[in-house]
Amino acid sequence: MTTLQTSPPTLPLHPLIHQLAEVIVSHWQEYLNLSPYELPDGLGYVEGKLEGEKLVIKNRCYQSPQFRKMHLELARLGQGLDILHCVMFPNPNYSLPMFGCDIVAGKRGVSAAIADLSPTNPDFTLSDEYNQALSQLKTPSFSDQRELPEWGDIFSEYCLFIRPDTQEEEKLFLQRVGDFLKIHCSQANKSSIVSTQQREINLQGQQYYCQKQQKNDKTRRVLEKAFGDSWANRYITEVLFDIPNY
Ligand code: 18B
Repeated sequence: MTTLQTSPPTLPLHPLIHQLAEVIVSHWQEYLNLSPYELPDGLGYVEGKLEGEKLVIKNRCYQSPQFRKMHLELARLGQGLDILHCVMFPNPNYSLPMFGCDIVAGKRGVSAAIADLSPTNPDFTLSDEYNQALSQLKTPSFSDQRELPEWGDIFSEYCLFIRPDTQEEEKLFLQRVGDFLKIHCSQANKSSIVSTQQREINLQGQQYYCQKQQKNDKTRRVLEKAFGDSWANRYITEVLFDIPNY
């Protein structure tokens, strides 16, 4: 196995991935009070190559008072598979859902574009404030809606999981994620610190979310092929979906 940590080049990825990364970071910068978040052991930039194609991973990570960790990851496998991964982990002192999104683009275009604000409370509902704001958005219709996997019970009724068919649909997807982020950041800025009892409930909700995301075999397989089973497992459990226990 080779894992190198050198200075990151700009990855030439599918345009929708660059566009979404820009939407995400610009919302974070506009609405939140960001400071850097250090990933374990310099895992900011990683290259791996075990069987066949090289996997290059580039991470950006921040935190803010309301968010324990905001992680944006761009990855390229060989010449054929580009990935954007993003999760905003709330500070458990605030009762907030998890924002998550994933784009997977292959040689024939984007096969999966997913975005959600996922509940973290025991009855899997978003708060009235979120429901009200989200239900007021114009709901675009996409021609190819994909079915969520079995572990996908963590996602809300607003979850988008599509294969965008046209550039117009890609644009609608970007807009919708921008809408989610605007709602999320403004709700977060309005939210107040909860009791220690509620904090525990929030933590359990995040733990459940991460346990389910860790069951995504498609993510695991890509990482195992490039880095081996134990590295992949560590990356999934410590970087992508680390379960906070503080
Ligand atoms: N994910 N994705 O992030 N995944 O990380 N992803 C795939 O067309 C990676 C998240 C999600 O149908 C696929 O089928 C890798 C977050 C769902 O069984 C591949 C990384 C969310 C599916 C990858 C990564 C999320 C999915 C198959 C680390 C949501 C469908 C693509 C860089 C908030 C699963 C396809 C299914 C699919 C790979 C969701 C290859 C390596 C945050 C629901």
